[in-house]
Amino acid sequence: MTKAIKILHLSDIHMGSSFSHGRINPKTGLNTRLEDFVNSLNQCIDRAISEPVDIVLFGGDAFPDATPPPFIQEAFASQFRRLADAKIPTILLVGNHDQHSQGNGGASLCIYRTLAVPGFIVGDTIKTHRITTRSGDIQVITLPWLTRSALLTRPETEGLSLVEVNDLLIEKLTPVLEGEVRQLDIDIPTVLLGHLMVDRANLGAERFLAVGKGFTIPISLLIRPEFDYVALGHVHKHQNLNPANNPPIIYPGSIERVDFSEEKEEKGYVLITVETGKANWEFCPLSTRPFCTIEVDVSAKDDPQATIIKAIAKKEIQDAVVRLIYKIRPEQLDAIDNSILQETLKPAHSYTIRPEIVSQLARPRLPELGVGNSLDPLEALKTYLTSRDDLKDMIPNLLEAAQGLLDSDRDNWLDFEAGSEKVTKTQLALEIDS
Ligand SMILES: [Mn+2]
Repeated sequence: MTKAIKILHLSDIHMGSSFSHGRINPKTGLNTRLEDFVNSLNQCIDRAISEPVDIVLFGGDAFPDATPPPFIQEAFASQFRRLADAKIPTILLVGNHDQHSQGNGGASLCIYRTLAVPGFIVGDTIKTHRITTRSGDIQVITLPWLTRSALLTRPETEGLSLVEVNDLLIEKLTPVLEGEVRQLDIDIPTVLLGHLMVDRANLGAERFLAVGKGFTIPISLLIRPEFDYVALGHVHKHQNLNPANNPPIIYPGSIERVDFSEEKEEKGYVLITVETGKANWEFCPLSTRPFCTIEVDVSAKDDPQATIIKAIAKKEIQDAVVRLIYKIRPEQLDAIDNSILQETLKPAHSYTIRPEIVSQLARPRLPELGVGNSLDPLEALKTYLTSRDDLKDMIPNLLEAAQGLLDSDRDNWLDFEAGSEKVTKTQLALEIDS
């Protein structure tokens, strides 16, 4: 007779991100945002040890990329080391940010396997791990971030659209996953630990980052009676994708705000007790650094400076990462005393001030290209070219050349899988287009 097994599930640590929102701590020489991220992770590990939980599942994306500098690796390792000392088994799943762009496994996390840290497993392949914990055995299927090259060869994807590539990947993944499910021991609890985008995920503010970044998994692959809990990573906003809880399919979200798109999201981790056929889970909020956006339009105000100061006073800026954005007409700029704004923002942890100049000339000359209209890049170019009399004769040649560029860019796009945080506008447009 096994007892219920207690799990701590956290994800998307991204240690080493958000440095632009911090400052150097003169006492330590470290960026204060690294200290914030360590502090959040520390709260998770404290809880794992004080409970104590039987196992910790990390859902992937340890760092912003696969090659973090040693002092950031060390900050991460010294927290997870406490789990090894406390003899709590831990699985480190490999996310897209942990992989080299050419997909050589979990580059930044494989060191834990190489060092044979007791109780640590690096999840960089699709595999079922049977783990003996203090409260009995549990099986965890690891499903790391899949790149196209993990399941498909180049000839298979030649000439396919991104949607078709996605479909083909799912077609290949389904039997692989099925193979794992069929050999499960039905008498012990089962967790699927995956770093992936589910087609039902609510992306909130970060949806633009996600477009085209790898492929999406239909939720039907995850809602299965064989799984007692599905532990996910990748999306930074906490959510349960299966409110029926059969099984719970949970993104815990990131543990600290990576950027302003996460300003309004509560950050935390998830505690689960799992038995065969049953899981209870609870989201546990972390105390994190607040972010605060102050947006104010002073273009129609007589006293722009006072209006801005008033807008700042309305917000809780103490120790927060603050950005002040104000809309202003050029002739009002002399009425702004930046040193007073800076003085007012001093209680913030850090701040940026961004005036946005409202000008008559800023209106788009071509209404088709204005806000609210979406054109694919080629249509946009056509619209622009037809407005230029001097270029009339060259239009066919220019369009052909642009199409060539788009096609070659699209090819590059397919190789862009485990890559960087930001998606450029061209890539994004292409993506929507295809
Ligand atoms: Mn990710």
